[in-house]
Amino acid sequence: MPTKGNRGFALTTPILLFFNYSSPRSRALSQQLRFLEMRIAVEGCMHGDLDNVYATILHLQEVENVKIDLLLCCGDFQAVRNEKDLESLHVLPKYRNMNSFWKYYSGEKVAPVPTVFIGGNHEASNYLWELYYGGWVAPHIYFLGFAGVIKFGNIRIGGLSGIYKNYDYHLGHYEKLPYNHKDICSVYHVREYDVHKLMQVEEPIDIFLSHDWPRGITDHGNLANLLRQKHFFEKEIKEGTLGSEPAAVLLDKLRPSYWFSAHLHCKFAALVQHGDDGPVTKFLALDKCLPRRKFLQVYLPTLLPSNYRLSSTTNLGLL
Ligand SMILES: [Mn+2]
Repeated sequence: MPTKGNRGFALTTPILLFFNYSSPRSRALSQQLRFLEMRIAVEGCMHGDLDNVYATILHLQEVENVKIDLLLCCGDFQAVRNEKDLESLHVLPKYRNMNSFWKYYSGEKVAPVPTVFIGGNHEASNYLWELYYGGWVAPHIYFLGFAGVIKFGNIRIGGLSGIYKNYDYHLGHYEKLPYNHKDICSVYHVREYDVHKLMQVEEPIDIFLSHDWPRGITDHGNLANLLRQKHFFEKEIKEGTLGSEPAAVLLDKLRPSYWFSAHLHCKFAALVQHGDDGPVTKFLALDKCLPRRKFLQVYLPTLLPSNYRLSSTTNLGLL
């Protein structure tokens, strides 16, 4: 049954999630001795609304008597520290407001749960560019970088920031501050350089985040139901242009256990079987944080080591 969240937000039904490790059985057994339960919340687009997302998580913890250990956000985070940052945010003037990230940056508030996010197409791009390889944007809030992999406890989380536009894909990161209007639009476009780095990853990835959906993912879920909600996707789906082409290539290469996306502002689930007898990727896209929208999914319990902390980043050069 759906659970009513704080302020009328609709939470989707918690489901069970267990990670499948392909490591040798002996290693798995020794790991299990150190494992504890872990609960992961996944959110679609943040749009700077940290206050409401965290309030929803705190409410959920209270009514369900659980503790959420990690929040993943799939982009459009809007880590706006001050009014100057708004000049690098690609949104219509009427949407240019500070929202609530600045409170967590300034120390007025502290994120109640460790938060990991990727970038989307509405970001304080000047700030994210400072953390190209990933880094803490505020206490307990970690940006995964333009392309990155981190280890949170025993879970390897990869991510690709931005959205795909074929006309900028083969360019470098040429944008320089202060961004002109064209720079503001292109700075968040996915570049081949970053995808190429992720394509070199050989160790298993448990969770991967991309802002736009991997192209073709709609073939692996309930398409009719999706089109009932978003009939205007039909043309792009038929033409094979909906979503990110490089994300689809990465999905095929990395074959993570879970892949989470956002951007299209609806919930959509899919199962991708890799090869005839290969692993399965569970895909889930979520909405943005608005009342009665499916923007949050909680997975529990997950087996993880007891010392789970966002201990270190693994820059791609060190993988
Ligand atoms: Mn978006």
